[in-house]
Amino acid sequence: PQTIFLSDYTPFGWLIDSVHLTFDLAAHATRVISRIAFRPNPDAPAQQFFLHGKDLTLINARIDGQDIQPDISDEGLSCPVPEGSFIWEAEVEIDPTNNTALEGLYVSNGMYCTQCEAEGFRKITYYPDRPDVMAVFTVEIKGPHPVLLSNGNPQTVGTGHAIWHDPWPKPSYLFALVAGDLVAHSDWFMTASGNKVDLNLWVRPGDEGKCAFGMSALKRAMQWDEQVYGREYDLDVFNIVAVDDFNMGAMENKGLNIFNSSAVLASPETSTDANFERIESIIAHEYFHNWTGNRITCRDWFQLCLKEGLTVFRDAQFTADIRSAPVKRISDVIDLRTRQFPEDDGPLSHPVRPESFQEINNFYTATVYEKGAEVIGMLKRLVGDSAYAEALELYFARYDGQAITIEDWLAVFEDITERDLTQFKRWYSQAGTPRLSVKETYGSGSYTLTFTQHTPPGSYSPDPQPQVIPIDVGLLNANGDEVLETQTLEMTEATQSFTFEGLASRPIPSILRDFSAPVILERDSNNDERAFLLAHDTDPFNRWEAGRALARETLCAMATKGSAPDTRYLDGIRSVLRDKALDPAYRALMLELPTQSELALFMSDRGLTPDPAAIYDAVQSLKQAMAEQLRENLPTILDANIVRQEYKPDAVQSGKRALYGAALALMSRLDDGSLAAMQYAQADNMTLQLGALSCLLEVDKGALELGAFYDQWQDDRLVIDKWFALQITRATPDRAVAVTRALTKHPDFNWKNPNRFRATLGALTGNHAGFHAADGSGYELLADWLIRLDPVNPQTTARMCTAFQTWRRYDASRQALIGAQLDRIAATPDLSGDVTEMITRIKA
Ligand code: HT7
Ligand code: ZN
Repeated sequence: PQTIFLSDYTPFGWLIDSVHLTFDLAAHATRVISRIAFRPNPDAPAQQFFLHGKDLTLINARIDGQDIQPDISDEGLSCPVPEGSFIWEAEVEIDPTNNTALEGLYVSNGMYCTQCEAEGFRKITYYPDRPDVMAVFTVEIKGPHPVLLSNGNPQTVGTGHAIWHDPWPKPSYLFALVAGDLVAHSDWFMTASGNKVDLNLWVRPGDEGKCAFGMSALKRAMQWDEQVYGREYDLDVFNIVAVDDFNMGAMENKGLNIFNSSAVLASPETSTDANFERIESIIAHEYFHNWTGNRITCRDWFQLCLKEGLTVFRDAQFTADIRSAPVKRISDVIDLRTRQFPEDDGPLSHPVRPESFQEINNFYTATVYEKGAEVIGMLKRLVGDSAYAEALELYFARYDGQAITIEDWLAVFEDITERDLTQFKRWYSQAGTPRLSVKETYGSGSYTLTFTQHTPPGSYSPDPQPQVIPIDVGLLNANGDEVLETQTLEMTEATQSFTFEGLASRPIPSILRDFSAPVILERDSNNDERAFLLAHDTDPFNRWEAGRALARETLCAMATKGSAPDTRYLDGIRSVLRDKALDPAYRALMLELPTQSELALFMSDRGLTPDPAAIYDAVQSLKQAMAEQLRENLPTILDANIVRQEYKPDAVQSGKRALYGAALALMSRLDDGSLAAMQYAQADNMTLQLGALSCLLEVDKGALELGAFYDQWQDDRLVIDKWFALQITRATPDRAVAVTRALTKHPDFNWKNPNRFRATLGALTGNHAGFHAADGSGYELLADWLIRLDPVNPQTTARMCTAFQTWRRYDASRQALIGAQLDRIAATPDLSGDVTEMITRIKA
C-alpha cells in the first residue's frame, strides 16, 4: 500500500460548477450517469486530469459530447482534457448487492444506502473524491421504491422517480442516497429566522415505535445549536435514515444523515438508559456537523480533527448542558482513559493531526476524535469563554463554504486574542500522553507547586517538546475548606513553578480539576490524602478522581501483593454513597471500579507486568468487600432509588436507575441474586431488565432468565445484540472464550452484520481476563474471525485489530501468543490494505 503525506498536499487542478447524477437502481447492475462541469483552478499547479474510481465498470465517457477512451487503473482514470472549461459525462455500472464492505452504494435488508466518508464516493462514479473539491449536486433517482432520498431539498418526489437538489457546495464524502420501502416518523422545526424545516426519521416498517426519542433529541440539538452557537439549519428538510448494516455509529451527509439503527432507534422496553443517552449525543453530533464539517469542511483527510474534534467537543457541551456537566465530564474521561490513552501509549500512537497514512479509515480514532476534543477544551480554557465565543463567530463567518486546515482554525483564535499559538499547536503534531509530575514546598505562608512535563518518545514523535498545559488548581485547608478557588495555571516550560502566598497552613492541593488537560498526573500522594479529597474536594471531577485513584491503588496492591482492600477506600465510598445531597448519577459513578484494562495500563506505567487473572481476582474481591461494607446501607439506597413514575430516559430518572443498578449488583453478592431475580421478573423497561440479568450472570445465576430473554426478544435484532454481548461480558475468564465460540455457532450469529460481529467478538475483547486467557485461545479465536471477515468488510476488521495494540504490556508468553496471531493474520493471502496497515503498525 502507498503512504500519503500531509506535506505532499496539492490542490486539485479544476473547480466544479455543478454535478448532475442519475441513478438507475438495480440490485446487481445499477447504472450511474454523471454530468460534471469542470473549470480550471487558478490556484493549482498544472497536472494531469485524474478522477478517482474503484470497482466501477465504465460504460462510456465523453468530454464536451465527444466519446473518449480514458486510461483506467485500479485507482481511477486519466485522460487529456481541454485547456478551459469542459463538461465531463460518464456512465458506470456498479453492483450494490455484492458490496459487503458497506462503503459506496450497498444494499442492507433490501434497502439501498450509501456511505461515502472517507473515500467511498469513488465506488459510485469517477470523481475527484477529495474533501477540498466542493460542488453543488443535483441527483435524479430511478427505482421501483416508494422512498427515494438524496441530499438537499426535494424537487420531484414519487415512487419510481425523484430529483433532489442540494444548493450548498459540498465534497463528495457528504453525498448520500437511500431507496427502499421505508416509513417516516415526521415532525417539524421552526428556525430562529422563521424557516419551517420538515424533519423525517425513516425506518423499516415495524420500527415506527422506536422513533419518538430520536426525533425529540434532534429538535433539542437544533435548538441548542441556535442558542449556544448561533447556528441555524439551512435546508427545507432534514432526513435521518436508520440502517441495520453500518460500519460506524452514523454519518452526517448533508440533509440526509444515515444512522446505524443502534444509534437512533429506541424504546423504553428495548433500550437502556445508556442507549438513550448515546443516541441523543450521536444525533446531536451528526446534526452539529452541519456547520462544523459540512458548511466548513476539511482541506484534506489529515485535517480530520478539524471537524471531528470540534464536533465531539460541541456534542459534549450539549450533553453537559442538558444533563449533568460533572457526570458527562467524568464519563468522557473514563472513555478517554479506556480508549485513547492505550492508543497513545502503544504502537498505534499518532498525533491528533497525523502527517502520513496508508488507509484513512484507520485514522477515525479516539486520538483524532476524543483527544481532538480535549485540545479544543484546553484552548477554550486558556482563552476564556467569551474569546472562545468570538473566535467561533469569526470562524463561521470567515470560512463558510471552504475546505480548510488546523492552521486556519487556530488563526481565528490568534486574531481574536492576539495570542501566539505556535507552542499550543504541538498538541496537534505530537503524539503520546504527557506525564505531569508535581512537587510541592511550603514555608512562611508560601506554597509552591513545581510541575515537570514529560511525554514518552514514540515513533511518531521521537523528541517531544514541552506543550502548553492548562492546569486547574484549587487549594483546601485541613478542615476541607477551599482556601484558593480554582485557578488555571498555564504551563509552557518543561519544568515550571507556581507560588501561592498568604496561606495560614500547608494546604492540600486539588490538581488538574475538571481534568483540564489530557495528561497523566503523577503525584507522590498517599491514600490518606486521596481519602481526604474524596471526602472534601469541592471540584466534582477531582472528588471522583480521588475515589478512582484510591480504587486503583488498592486494586493494584491487591493484584500484585495480595493486600487486603484499603479500608480508607471502603469507608470513603460509603460516606459518598450515603450523601443524599449528591446526584444519584454521580454516586453511581463513584461505585464504579476502574476497568481492568485501565488497571493494566496503570501497572505497566509503573513498570509492572499486568497479570489479567490477578487483576480480575482483585476486582472480584474488592466488589465483595464493598458489598459487605455496604450491607447495612444497600436496602436504603435501593429503596430510595426506585423510580415509581412513568419511564423517562432523562438525567434524573436514569441517574436513579444507575445508582439502583450499582447497588443491586452489590446486593446480588449478598443475597445470591434473589432481589435481582425478582426485579428481572417485574421489570417493565430494558434498563431494569438487562441490569437484573447482568447482576444474575455476575453471580453465576440467571440461566433461566437468559433463555427467557432470548425467547422474548428473538425478533428484535438490537436487543439480541445485547443478549450476545452480555453473556460474553459477564462470563468468567475461564469461560469467556468458550461462550464466545458457542455464540459464533448460534443461528443468529450473522457475522457479516457489524453490530452482531462487534456484540460477539468485540465483547470478547472487552472481557479483559477472558480475552487474555493464558493459553492464547482468546487471541486465536479473534484472529480466526478477523481473517474470515477481512475479505468481506476490511474496515470493521481493521478497527477490531486494535484489540492487539496493548500486546507489549503483557508477559513474554502472552506476547509470543499474540505475536503468532499477528503473524498469522499478516500471512493471510490477499489481506486488505486496511488490515495490512494495522497489523504492520501494531507489530512495529
Ligand atoms: N463522520 C463520520 C465518520 C465516518 C463514518 C461513519 C459511518 C461509516 C463509516 C465512516 N467512516 C467515517 C461519522 C462521524 O464522526 O460523525
Ligand atoms: Zn463526527
